[in-house]
Amino acid sequence: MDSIMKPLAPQLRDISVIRGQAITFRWDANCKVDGTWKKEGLMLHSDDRIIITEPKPYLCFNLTIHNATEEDEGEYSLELSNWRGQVSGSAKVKVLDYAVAWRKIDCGENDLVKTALRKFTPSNTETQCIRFLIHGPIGAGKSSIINSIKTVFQGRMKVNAYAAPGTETTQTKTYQTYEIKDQQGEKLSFVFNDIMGLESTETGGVLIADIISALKGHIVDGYVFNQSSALSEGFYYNNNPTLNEKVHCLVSAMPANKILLLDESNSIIKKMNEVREVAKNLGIPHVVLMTHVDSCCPLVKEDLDKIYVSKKIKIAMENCSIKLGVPMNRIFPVKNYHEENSLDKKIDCLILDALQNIVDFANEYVIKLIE
Ligand SMILES: Nc1nc2c(ncn2[C@@H]2O[C@H](COP(=O)(O)OP(=O)(O)OP(=O)(O)O)[C@@H](O)[C@H]2O)c(=O)[nH]1
Ligand SMILES: [Mg+2]
Repeated sequence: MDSIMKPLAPQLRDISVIRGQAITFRWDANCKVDGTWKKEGLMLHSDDRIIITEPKPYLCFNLTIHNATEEDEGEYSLELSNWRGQVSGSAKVKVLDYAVAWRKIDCGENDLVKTALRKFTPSNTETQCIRFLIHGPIGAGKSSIINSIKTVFQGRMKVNAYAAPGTETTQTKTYQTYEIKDQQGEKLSFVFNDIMGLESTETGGVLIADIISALKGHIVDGYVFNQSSALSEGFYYNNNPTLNEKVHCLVSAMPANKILLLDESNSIIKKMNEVREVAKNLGIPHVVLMTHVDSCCPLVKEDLDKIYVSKKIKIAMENCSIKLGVPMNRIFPVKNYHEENSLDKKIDCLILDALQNIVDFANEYVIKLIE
């Protein structure tokens, strides 16, 4: 090999390693050359964990980082130089929590799931559609979930349910049913009821009694919530709701980043558990849609595909399970359409997976009512 050749630019490959494993880069140069390993532009030096092998005879460049942690993520580069010139190559390192996803989802099945949901009709003829009630803390993304589901089925951005940037007080003030239509304008056989958000103060936000009335089908569309007194009579109070007007599945929206900060004594958790007990006694299934997954985990923010290899997401889901009393298999992480201006099959995939499951749970409930 000619020692006076110009070095070839190193071709380093992006790598993903599991936390605790070793990160290894190797490049065999084509000529005698000096090399420097850098991370994010800063020169790396050998220490207890980082092993940079001195290239002898200036040809083989190795970098090994033992016991990888999140801090080791980033862009690594190898800069080579001799008197004929300077070249460099770089690659990205990702540090994953799990080697394989602990729950499987497949974007390739989006169309199949969408078709099945479009064709779905409730197995109990007493109800024309399955009704979901979405409740949860203010700003949890309740209205955004409805908008996201509309977006998935209509194939374009929908913002019917009023979703607003994070504020201290609830943005949804009126009880409203939202139908879901497909691209041809055909109604699907499930609807979502959007409700005012829960606040951590004793007096602010939606009242538990109103959530329970909504669950039982007593509240009529258009009711403007009164935070100081629960609805119990009048134009917006339906005394004798039909099965079609009652809720068939309670959906708790909970932000992944928020559940970690709320302990069991927090009044939002207490209020949500009171509602859960009522749903349980009525036999109504209860699920959690865990929102804001992008705010909870940088890995997931960058690539939604990593949702089930992220430990942060698993921990947030386990927190939802313990604090909200819902088994893990009834908790679905979702990312809402909130800043995107085009469709994304990975966002759709999580929403469709959640939807397929919650429609099944709700349908099982309405079937039981005729058995
Ligand atoms: N990063 C991120 N932001 C989200 C997500 N879902 C909703 N948001 C944002 O969070 C804010 C609140 O969302 P909403 O859908 O209005 O929440 P809500 O639960 O309906 O709130 P209230 O009606 O006020 O109780 C909005 O700025 C949304 O764009 C999500 O999954 N990720
Ligand atoms: Mg809302």
